[in-house]
Amino acid sequence: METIFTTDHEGHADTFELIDGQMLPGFEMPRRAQIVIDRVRAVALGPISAPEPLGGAEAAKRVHAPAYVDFLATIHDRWRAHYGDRQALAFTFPCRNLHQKVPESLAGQLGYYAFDAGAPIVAGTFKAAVAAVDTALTGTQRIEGGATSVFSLCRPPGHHATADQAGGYCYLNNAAIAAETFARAGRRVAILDVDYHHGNGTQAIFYDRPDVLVVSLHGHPLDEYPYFAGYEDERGAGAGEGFNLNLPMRWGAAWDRYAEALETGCRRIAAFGADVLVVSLGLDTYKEDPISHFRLEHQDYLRMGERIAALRLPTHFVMEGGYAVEALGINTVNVLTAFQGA
Ligand code: Q9C
Ligand code: ZN
Repeated sequence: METIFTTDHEGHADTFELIDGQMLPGFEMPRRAQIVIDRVRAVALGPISAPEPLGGAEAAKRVHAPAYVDFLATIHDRWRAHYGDRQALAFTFPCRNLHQKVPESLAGQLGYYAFDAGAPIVAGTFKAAVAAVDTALTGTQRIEGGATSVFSLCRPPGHHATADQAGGYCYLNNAAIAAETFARAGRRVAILDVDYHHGNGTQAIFYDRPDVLVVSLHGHPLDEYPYFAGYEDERGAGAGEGFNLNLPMRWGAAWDRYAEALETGCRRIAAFGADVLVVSLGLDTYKEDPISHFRLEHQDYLRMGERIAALRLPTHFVMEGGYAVEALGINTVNVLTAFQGA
């Protein structure tokens, strides 16, 4: 399996995030991607290629509001002119049920274009986010060119980003952009999101559409971030009703329970008749993940890769979360090697 990767993510670094009321160094750090690419090399998963320059900033507008992408492109320069070279972070959000204008102020725009204070923006954030989109688009091209699988090692992750809001370490929704690109090429696309957190951005982007199936396995919103989405009764809207499947699990889920949900999700994908699969590959389901509460172990990721392979679909793996950094390479590449060997 080919891996698409660039070091352009490295400028998205030295972030701080609010954890339980404290500002702490960000868990979503450059070393995550480094340890994964090191493991890809160590096991000789396959060739490693740089992304093609596919115009990720413009292509992102296939699923994102143009004004939101333009905001991301310019916000840190504007922020820096006032506050110096430190991170910009949303901290005030629109009130429910009040008319919303796009503010002119930095703080106002940061809040307008975010749904939480979990997506810090530093000088290198936009470059990294666009490189991640180019990575996912290059992966998509490989599948369109006949590859049966590809791994897009995107960083930062994307699945929390909605059409016009950053959040949860995410800015541009790499997997959604890949899926939309497949859909525009006439493919019948399913997205399987195995990140520990509900993929609220991906859900929202495709919620009213019957042509892209979204299946997400995640920590139950009663327990877990993003708290306001991910319930089982969110099944899609209008023409999209029945084309969103949430499979939430309460804290403590181990492989036995997880495997049942994965089976349910995979059967739905087969019934949908997908001809291409995008996997939002988050590894924060691991038992030692520092911000998560599932109990998967190294070898469980082999079973995950085998079950996904049994769908017999061209499969585009797109990197999402996973914060037990020293284990992240093993867990990620276990999914991929088991998929490849199946
Ligand atoms: N106490 C991804 O995995 N903060 N994003 C959780 C835990 C947000 C995760 C706080 C976690 C976002 C792509
Ligand atoms: Zn996650």
